[in-house]
Amino acid sequence: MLIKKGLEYHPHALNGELITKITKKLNIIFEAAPLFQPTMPKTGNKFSVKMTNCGKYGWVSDKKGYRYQETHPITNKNWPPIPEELLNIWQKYTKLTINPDCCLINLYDENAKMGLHQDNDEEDFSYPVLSISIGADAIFKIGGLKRNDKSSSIKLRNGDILIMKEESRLIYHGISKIYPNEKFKERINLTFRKVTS
Ligand code: MD3
Ligand code: FE
Repeated sequence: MLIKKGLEYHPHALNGELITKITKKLNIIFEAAPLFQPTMPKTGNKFSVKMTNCGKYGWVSDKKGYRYQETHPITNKNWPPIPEELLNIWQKYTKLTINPDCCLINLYDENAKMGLHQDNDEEDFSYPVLSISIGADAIFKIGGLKRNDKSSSIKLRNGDILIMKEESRLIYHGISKIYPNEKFKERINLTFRKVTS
């Protein structure tokens, strides 16, 4: 369904079997590219979200700024490749033949949040961004193209997919609350991007 122009929501797009498969692949990625707690530029405050990446490029943040780079900031090794199951999901939902070159993996515990921001570190905004939610429910805040535009919210659940493109590619967005439950104490979000043109 279309939430607004360019913002497609596919609730419960992934079945339990595929989610289990993906979770196993993620655990292998976490061994090769350990989760790290990024630092905000200038202030040096820690993000509440832990992150890692797979793909050619990974998104990192430290006191020097935000950027994409080919290596893990702690191990200095290249990021592991994006698992085939995940590339298949990108192809199915974006209908693109070109693959993403970055998958940012965000881990939220019960207290983690992500403030309202735009994703604009990529070279070409004509490529969509695809997001997969796994685990605990979260409130996703959807703003407009200007920081002070009115915002709305939806709940993102295990197995949901969002696609941001066209008029929604540069909207402000964030995660304002996590709702852990009996089954899931944490939430993982995967965002797929084409970083270089
Ligand atoms: C709208 N992640 O990693 S996913 C991010 O749940 C990020 O971890 C959130 O925002 C999370 O940058 C939200 C939904 C999402 C992802 C990318 C977008 C929405 C977006 C890019 C452009 C517009
Ligand atoms: Fe974002």
